[in-house]
Amino acid sequence: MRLSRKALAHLARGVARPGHDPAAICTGIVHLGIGAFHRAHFAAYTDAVLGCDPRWGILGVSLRHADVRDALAPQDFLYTLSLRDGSARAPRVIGAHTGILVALEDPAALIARMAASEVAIVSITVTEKGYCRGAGGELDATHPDIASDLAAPGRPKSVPGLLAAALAARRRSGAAPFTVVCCDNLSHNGAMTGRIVSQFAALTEPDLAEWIADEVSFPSSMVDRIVPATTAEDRAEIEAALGAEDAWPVIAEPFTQWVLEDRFPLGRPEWEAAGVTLVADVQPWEEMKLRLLNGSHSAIAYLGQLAGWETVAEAIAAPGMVSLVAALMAEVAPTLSIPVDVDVAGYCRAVLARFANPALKHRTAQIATDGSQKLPQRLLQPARALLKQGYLPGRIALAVAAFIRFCQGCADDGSVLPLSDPEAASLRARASGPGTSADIVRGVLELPALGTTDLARDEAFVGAVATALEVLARSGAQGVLGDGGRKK
Ligand code: CS2
Repeated sequence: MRLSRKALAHLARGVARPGHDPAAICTGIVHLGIGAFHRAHFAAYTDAVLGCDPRWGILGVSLRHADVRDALAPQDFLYTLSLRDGSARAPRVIGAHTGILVALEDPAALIARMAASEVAIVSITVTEKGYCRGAGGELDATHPDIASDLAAPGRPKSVPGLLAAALAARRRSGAAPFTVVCCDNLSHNGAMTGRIVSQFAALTEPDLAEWIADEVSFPSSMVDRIVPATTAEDRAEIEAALGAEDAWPVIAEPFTQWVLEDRFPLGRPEWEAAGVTLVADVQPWEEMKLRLLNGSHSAIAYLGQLAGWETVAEAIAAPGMVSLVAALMAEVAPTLSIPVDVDVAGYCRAVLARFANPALKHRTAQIATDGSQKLPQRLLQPARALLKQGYLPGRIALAVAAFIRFCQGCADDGSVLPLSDPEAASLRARASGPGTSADIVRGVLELPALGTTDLARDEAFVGAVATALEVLARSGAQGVLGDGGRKK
């Protein structure tokens, strides 16, 4: 038996099913980026409140690949969410999607759906690199997808191009603009999205750019749930628990958090009933999460890749890793304006406990991808803030050194480390020299995508990263950790 609406009544006892009829929901939301994170987070919150208001079903969109659509279409877009922490937990079937489109196959059809008046929200999870940002985080007009969208305006394939085209269609038809919610791990993610869409529009239709800046709401949000990529083993386990085959279930940790600015002129689902925190300003939340959780994640991923630790749980169990990550979080904490009512020490302890979840199998290789897009908001902006306060951030320097060594392409045991990053070629060349360690560090920090030429000129910081790089080369990641990251 394959999971489907018809099969819902026949699933194993204890499997949680949608609290609404998945056949009876409308499309109030279009979501760009139908990956595992969206399906375990945004879709789960929305699924929980569709019983109260069926208007808010989600039309999922894959930008390029048909794989998720092809896996889920035969099962009426239903899939299983399985939460893992080592205890027995019943899987839950999510039925929040009304369909899935592949943008590249028929961009005009997608734009027409986004322009339909029943759609009040367009949300996005396309990872950091999906926004086609260049130096300084502004739109990169030379990005191949942007260049292609400018050359063929009827067939946009980039996120800024699709949003601008759909907003232009709404403006032409006199429909009010939808609200755009960015759900990616970027600083000021709403304002950033608004800026790149306006910048794209300014290249084609300056009036539209003005209208977007004046009329469209781009609330920022902080999203948090650890969602490893689904494996064949996961699929088999879920089939056994469900009593039905699910071609693409998602696995996640039990913890989930979503803090969202409440600026939705055309309305929104009653997400607060599902546990979403609605705030006027998300920035303190966003910074806390990006710098404490994601910054630590990146440090663990690069050290873990060098040492040969495949998962975060394995890396965090290595001697010295917990004290290093705790020290990194303590170093970064003074750069944060902590949200009211948050106990930062408790938050850090909870993050460490989440990393230790042995049931999750979150691969360090997954987190280590796209460092050029992740490091600025996770590690380099807090480094800059600390240097301004007169403090030399030694733990951040070690994490940056681990990143540079990772980019060189060789683990401590000599095995090859693949580099998956839009800046891969340039990163590898800069990380591999020539020159002294300090020259290498300066070369990497001068990579335009990082926006850190100021840090490249900070001799103390460059020196700290260069020393850490030399220690890593001499003692390996494990050797550095042996002494809680303090070895010189
Ligand atoms: C991770 C994030 O892959 C990564 O870069 O740091 O996906 C992380 O798991 C999530 O942001 C947790 O909310």
